[in-house]
Amino acid sequence: MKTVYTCFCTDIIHEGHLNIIKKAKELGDLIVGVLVDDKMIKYNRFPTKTTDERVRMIEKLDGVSKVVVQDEIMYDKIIRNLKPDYVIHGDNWQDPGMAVIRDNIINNLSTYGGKLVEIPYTYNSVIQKKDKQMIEKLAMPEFRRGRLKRVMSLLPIVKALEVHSGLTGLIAEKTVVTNGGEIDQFDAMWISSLCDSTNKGKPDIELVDMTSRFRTIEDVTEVTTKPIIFDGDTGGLTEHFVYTVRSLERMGVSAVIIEDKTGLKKNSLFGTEVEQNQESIERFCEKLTAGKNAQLSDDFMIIARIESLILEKGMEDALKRAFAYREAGADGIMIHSRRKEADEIIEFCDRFRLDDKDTPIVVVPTSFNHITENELAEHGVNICIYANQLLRAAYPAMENAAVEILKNHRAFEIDKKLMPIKQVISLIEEH
Ligand code: SPV
Ligand code: MG
Repeated sequence: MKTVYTCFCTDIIHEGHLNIIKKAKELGDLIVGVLVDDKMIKYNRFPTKTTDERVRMIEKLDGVSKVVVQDEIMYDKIIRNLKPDYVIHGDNWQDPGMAVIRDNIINNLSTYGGKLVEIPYTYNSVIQKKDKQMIEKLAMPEFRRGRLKRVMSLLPIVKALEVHSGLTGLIAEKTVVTNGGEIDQFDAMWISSLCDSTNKGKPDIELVDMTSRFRTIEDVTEVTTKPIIFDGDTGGLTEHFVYTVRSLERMGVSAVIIEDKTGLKKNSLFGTEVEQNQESIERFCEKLTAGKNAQLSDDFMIIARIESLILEKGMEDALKRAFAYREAGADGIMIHSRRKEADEIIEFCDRFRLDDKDTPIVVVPTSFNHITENELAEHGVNICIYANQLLRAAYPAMENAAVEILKNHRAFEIDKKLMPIKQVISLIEEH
């Protein structure tokens, strides 16, 4: 009896999967692989069922003789172990990253004469509807909110990308790269006060009010499913912060980060070039505790951001605050620096981790941008936020388009640098 292998990366079984099973049975004994949770996040979207639940779901299907867990997106290990005569797969290779997977399967099978069998991918209106329902479910506040914690438990480091609109949200949601045979995408989104304000033509001084900031969150949540970390600036008055916490929870935001400044807050990257004051430890702890007491869901996180290094108050002050904020109930610590080298961030992380192995650490490597995600993870960092790169990429491109039109008295010269209008109008899927 020949053996046939296929990998299912799905939460639901539909006609398409049953079709694969039917075709596979004609070829031999079918072994189905279930792609493990942490790889599902990279390959496709967040699974609504755990690996174990998905294994049990597939074990119940007629025509499946064995279910195994596939713990890599690429097929090297699984093909080496199972040596199937055939791998069967739908012909949906045009999806991002799929061409690399196809090459990988063919290369592995060719080492012993195995064959890839491709069958027409089934995508009818019923399947399309189920697919959309899954995405809708993932976007719902109660499902989205807890996802940051879940992603943190699955990945060595979570990568969050700055978003300030529906369009940038779509970029964070959908950008997938295949790099060195690996597939990768962002795990979360950061709604930056700097970029949200700048996008509205306003300075980053808590001038854009919460109602307007919430509007940005809604623009993003309407078109995405990934978890959201919200930049809450100073959190404002404690009496106001407790309301903000509830609103954010209701919107499905996973975490708010508030910084220990008081009075007129300026952007941290100004450092000591402008007047900025740090809040007392006691008062900031009170704000954190009030926020935690106001929180109703279990999965929302309040992360305390320490500005001691930004304001040149020293490492000892930063560490003292970190432990005090943790005791006050903070679910995580963000440590910020505007040095070009990551040395003070690394020192902080290493020293904090001597005492505390668990409390999540968040960093924003805007100025110390040489350090890689892996290096940060080795020093105990859990979340790495790319806080402003999309806005900084867009502004010079837009300004250049304006300059070129003015200089040439027509749009011909700039046109080759622009996205074709046909692509713009098909960029957004209609539902
Ligand atoms: C933001 O993105 O608004 C931040 C990070 O708070 S920073 O600009 O580096 O202060
Ligand atoms: Mg900010």
